[in-house]
Amino acid sequence: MSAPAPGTRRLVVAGALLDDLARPRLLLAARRHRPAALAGRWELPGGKAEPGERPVQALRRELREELGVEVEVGAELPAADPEGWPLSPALVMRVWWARVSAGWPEPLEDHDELRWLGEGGWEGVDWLAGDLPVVRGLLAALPGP
Ligand code: 9L3
Ligand code: MG
Repeated sequence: MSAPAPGTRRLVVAGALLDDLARPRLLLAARRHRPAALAGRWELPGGKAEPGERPVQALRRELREELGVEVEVGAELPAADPEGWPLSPALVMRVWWARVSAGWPEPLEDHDELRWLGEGGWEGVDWLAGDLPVVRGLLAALPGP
């Protein structure tokens, strides 16, 4: 399969929500209950940016809609591909470190469970295939002890 032409994939934005941006210990994972093909798998919360919507604005909107929280957005986790992390031939994802600044996350839309993963446990849920390399990238980017 040839690589998609630049800019043709739909942008998905997601948040790596932490308990603390400076000293991260807990990462929020969200379990999807829909669509059926993704049900039971875990992801970093987020969703599709609307055409013309700025990516960080899309991230704030998605996390407000899906979890009912406002967030402080930190740095982006760089991907090998400058367009982002590949999810499928049609979708590419950009991911930002973030922290809840108001509210307490609740599964309001496509999720049926949220879980704060502790130190050493970030890989311990059944991540969607596209999210697993992202989580490994998050772990690799963590400051040392
Ligand atoms: N997706 C994968 N990993 C993620 C997110 C937020 C989304 N961390 C995939 C699932 C869907 C598509 O991207 O196929 C669009 O996501 P949504 O708008 O249904 O959340
Ligand atoms: Mg979503």
